[in-house]
Amino acid sequence: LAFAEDLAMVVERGQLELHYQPLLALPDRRLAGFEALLRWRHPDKGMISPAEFVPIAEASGAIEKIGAWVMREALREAARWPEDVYVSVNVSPVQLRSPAILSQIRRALADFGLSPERVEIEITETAMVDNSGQISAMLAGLRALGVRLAIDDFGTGYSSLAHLREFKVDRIKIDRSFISGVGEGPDEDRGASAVVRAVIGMARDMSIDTTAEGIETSGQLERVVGFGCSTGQGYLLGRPMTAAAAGSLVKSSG
Ligand code: G
Ligand code: G
Ligand code: NA
Ligand code: MN
Repeated sequence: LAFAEDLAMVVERGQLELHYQPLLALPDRRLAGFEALLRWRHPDKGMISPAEFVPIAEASGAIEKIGAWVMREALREAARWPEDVYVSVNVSPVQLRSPAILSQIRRALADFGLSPERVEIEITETAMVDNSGQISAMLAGLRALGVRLAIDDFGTGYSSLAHLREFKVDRIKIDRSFISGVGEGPDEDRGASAVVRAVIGMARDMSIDTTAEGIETSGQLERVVGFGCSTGQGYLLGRPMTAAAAGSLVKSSG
């Protein structure tokens, strides 16, 4: 936990930045949106991934301030893009325990003149597991704001299909561990294609959009398109990039 003290001050010190990874509508590959991905530019240690510091920030409580910064920054950036381009923001389960997130979003939408349907909130499956009713109240609050909800890393968490019936979600993001098997030989696939096809089919029947995460090969792209996946994400389609690069991309895709 050597980072914990530094983490308390990252916002004030201006050490955080967001990178943006393209989300492309399939099959035509039109630019549909970007996922905001947090980075910590540490003065000594260089760029640090959220996979390393978010768990520490969740434990120390620093995630509340960091999460508020992420939300405002992502919505500010999205307001510069065309109306048909959305932003997807990752939210920690810790943030979902406090109603502060609702006022942060409401305020940013108003300040930047952004319409709520251009904002998607990514929540992991595991975060939806809660017996207190607190999470379902929070998800209802988010829906009432008019933002969209996505289940992130679908298929890897502590999941239950019951959540899909209990909470209305707009999108399922199929975890890249499944996509990496798709379009490979049978030894690599080991059921991945069957899972991906089944999830996409089920989602379609429930009028839920799907994103295939982590598409790295044209074979994977072809297969998920064939399964009817509505959105693609991955290094083949676009790497996470700076806000400036994302701004150039929206102009060239116009
Ligand atoms: O490329 P990448 O290292 O950015 O992301 C690693 C993990 O960090 C992923 O699970 C991603 O969902 C998560 N993540 C990225 N940005 C954010 C953020 O702004 N907030 C939270 N809570 N998690 C994030
Ligand atoms: O948990 P979440 O799905 O939000 O994680 C997003 C993470 O996945 C980020 O760290 C992002 O950089 C990474 N990522 C995005 N596309 C690809 C890809 O095609 N391959 C791999 N290995 N990682 C990817
Ligand atoms: Na995510
Ligand atoms: Mn994911």
